[in-house]
Amino acid sequence: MSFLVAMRGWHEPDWLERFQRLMPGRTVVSARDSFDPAAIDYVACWRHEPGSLARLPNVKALFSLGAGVDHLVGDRNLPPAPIVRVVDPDLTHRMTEWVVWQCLDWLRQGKTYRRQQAASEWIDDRDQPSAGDVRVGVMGLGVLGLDAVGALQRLRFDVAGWSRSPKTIDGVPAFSGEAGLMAFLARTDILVVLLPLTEATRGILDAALFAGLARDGRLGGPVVINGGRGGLQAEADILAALDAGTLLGASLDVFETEPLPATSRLWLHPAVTITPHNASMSAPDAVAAAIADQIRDFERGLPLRNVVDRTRGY
Ligand code: NDP
Ligand code: OXD
Repeated sequence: MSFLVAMRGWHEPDWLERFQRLMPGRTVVSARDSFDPAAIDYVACWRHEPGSLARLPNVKALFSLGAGVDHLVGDRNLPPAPIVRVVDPDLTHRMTEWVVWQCLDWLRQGKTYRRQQAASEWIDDRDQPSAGDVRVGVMGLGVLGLDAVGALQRLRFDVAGWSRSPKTIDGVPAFSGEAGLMAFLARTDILVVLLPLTEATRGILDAALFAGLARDGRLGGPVVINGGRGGLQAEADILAALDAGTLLGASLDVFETEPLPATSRLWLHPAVTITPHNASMSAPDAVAAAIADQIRDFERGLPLRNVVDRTRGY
C-alpha cells in the first residue's frame, strides 16, 4: 500500500524523502504525480488542493502536518477517514515562548522604549505595572492554551481562560461558551487567542468583542495577541479599534490572507507587532516520526491518537 503526501507551500521533496526513510516498506508518493488512488491507505496533508483527496476508496487516516486542521476540515470532499492532528511538546513550548514574549513586551512597553532608543531619548516617567497588576485572558484552553496559561501564571500575571466546554483549572478563573464570554472579556487587559478556526470561531475577533474588553487596566487600554488563525480576526475592525483607541495594541502571527499583503495597513501601524505565521512550528523530523509511529501502532490494532472531531471542526 502507498502513503500519499499532499501539500502546498512547503518543500515537498524533503517530506517525501523523510517519510520514505521512516517507512521503507511503503511506497511514498506525491499528490502532484500520478498514482493509483486505490493503493493509498494513509495521507499526510498540509493545505492540499481542496477536492484533490475525494477519490481515495481505501484510505484509513488523514494526518495533518500541523496542529491546526482548518485546512483539512474545510474541504467538503474528504474521504470519511479519521483526521489526526499534530500534538508535539516542542511545538507547544514554542507557542508558549511566543505568547510569553508578546505579553512581556506589552507589559514592559517594548514599543515605547524601542522608539525612545531610536531617538536617543531617556524618558523614565511612565507607569510601570508588574505582571500581577495585568489581567491576561486566554481564549482556547486546549493543548496550547493550557501550556501558555501555566507559563503566564508562573510569571504572576492575573490569568483567566475561556473555552467551549466548562473547565476547572487550579488558580485560574475559567469561563466558557457564549454565556461566559462577556464576563471573561470584561476582566481582560491582554487577550491571548489560541482558538482553532471553525464555523463557530470564524471572525470572532471583531469590533463587538473588542468593545467588551476591560477599559480600566494598568496598560492604558486592551491588547490583542492572536497566535491561532487569521480567519478568527476582522483586520478592518482591528485597525479601526486601534485608531479609535478601543485597542492599545495588537500582536499578530496569523492573517486573513497569508502572506500578509504588502498593501496592508497593519504592516506600518505603530501599535501592531507582526510575525509571519511562525509563532510556533512543527519540527519536520519529529512530526514525520510521530506519524510513522502512529501508523505502526494502528496497524498493530492500537487506536489512533489526537483524532479530530469532524463535527466540532477541531
Ligand atoms: P486544541 O484543539 O487542543 O484546543 C482548542 C481550544 O479552543 C479548546 O480549549 C476548545 O474548547 C477551544 N474552542 C474551540 N472552539 C471554541 C468555541 N467555539 N468557543 C470557545 N472555545 C473554543 O488546539 P491547540 O491548543 O492545539 O491549538 C489551537 C490552535 O492554534 C490550532 O487550531 C491552530 O489553528 C493554532 N496554531 C497556530 C500555530 C502558529 O504558528 N500560529 C501553530 C500551531 C497551532 P474545549 O476545551 O471546550 O474543547
Ligand atoms: C499550525 C502549525 O497549525 O504550524 O499552524 O502546526
